[in-house]
Amino acid sequence: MKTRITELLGIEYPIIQGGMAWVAEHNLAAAVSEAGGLGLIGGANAPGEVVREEIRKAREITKKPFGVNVMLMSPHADDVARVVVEEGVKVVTTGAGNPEKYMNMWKEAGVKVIPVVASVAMAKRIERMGADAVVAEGMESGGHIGELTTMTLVPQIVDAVSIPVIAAGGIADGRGIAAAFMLGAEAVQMGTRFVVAKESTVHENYKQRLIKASDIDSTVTGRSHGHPIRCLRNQMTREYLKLEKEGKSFEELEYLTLGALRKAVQEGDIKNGTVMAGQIAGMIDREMTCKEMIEEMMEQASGLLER
Ligand code: TUI
Repeated sequence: MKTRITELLGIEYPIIQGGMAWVAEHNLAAAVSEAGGLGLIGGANAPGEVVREEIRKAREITKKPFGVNVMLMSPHADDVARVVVEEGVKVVTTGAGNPEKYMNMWKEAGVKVIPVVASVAMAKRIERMGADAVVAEGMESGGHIGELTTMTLVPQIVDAVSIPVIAAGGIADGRGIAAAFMLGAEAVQMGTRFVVAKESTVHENYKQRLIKASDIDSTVTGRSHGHPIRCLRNQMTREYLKLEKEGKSFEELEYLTLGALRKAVQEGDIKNGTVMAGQIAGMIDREMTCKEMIEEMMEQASGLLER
């Protein structure tokens, strides 16, 4: 399945791993790249030097290309943006904002830039800025989300831009990949499925919670203050949604979730922590290696697309 994305990135399969905060560290990114997809290290809120170390550790495990996701709301985004250039990273994805101020620096350094967007307007803007491709991310995704679904967003972005489109949100098997291709995408980005990869170092409690999740187990916090986050329902989301209904301020609510993602991912506190996951979690039922997942999904997708 050669597409403009597999050519652009020099990868075997049109599968990109999401740059998930706290989850997408060097072991997972290297495993996805080794399996023929594109692994990403998630910069999240980490300082530049931490990301630099992650890049170097990934290079010790794989010679294949991998990328870095720059989370634009991070206070360290400027540093991470510079570190990726200094370390010679070939691909950058961005999330949760407008990457305009880094575009010239990245383009001059020959970095391929693939912003994640949640609207047609933003897709058009980043194409004008010189982006190489775009990830169209639907609200089925885990973490920070937009308003539209993958089914509606992907074809509208495909029609609006000439650069290749990568579909994300709600994709976790070969059927999802085939469907995304039918909508005009030339690759997919998947997060939730890779959280339970054998090579993923997230806490076992987090993996098991995701494996046990049903179709209706995710909810969205933060809509009232414009920072919607999809995660699995627990004590934290119940408390958060209650306070949101009472009209509590962004600052008061932030206090509740300070460090909550790390608490869930590293300490396994899935009651009080933030268990970010997409709506497709209900379909994910076991841990597999990245290679097993990717090969199984590609076989299923190719079979469907040949039909
Ligand atoms: O970025 C994501 N997903 C994320 S980032 C994240 S870390 C975090 N943790 C706590 C609070 C906030 C963030 C967890 N999940 N996905 C990519 C994505 N980007 N989805 C939506 C967007 C987006 C939204 C608005 C992209 C551009 C945009 O533009 C706004 C503007 O500046 O016009």
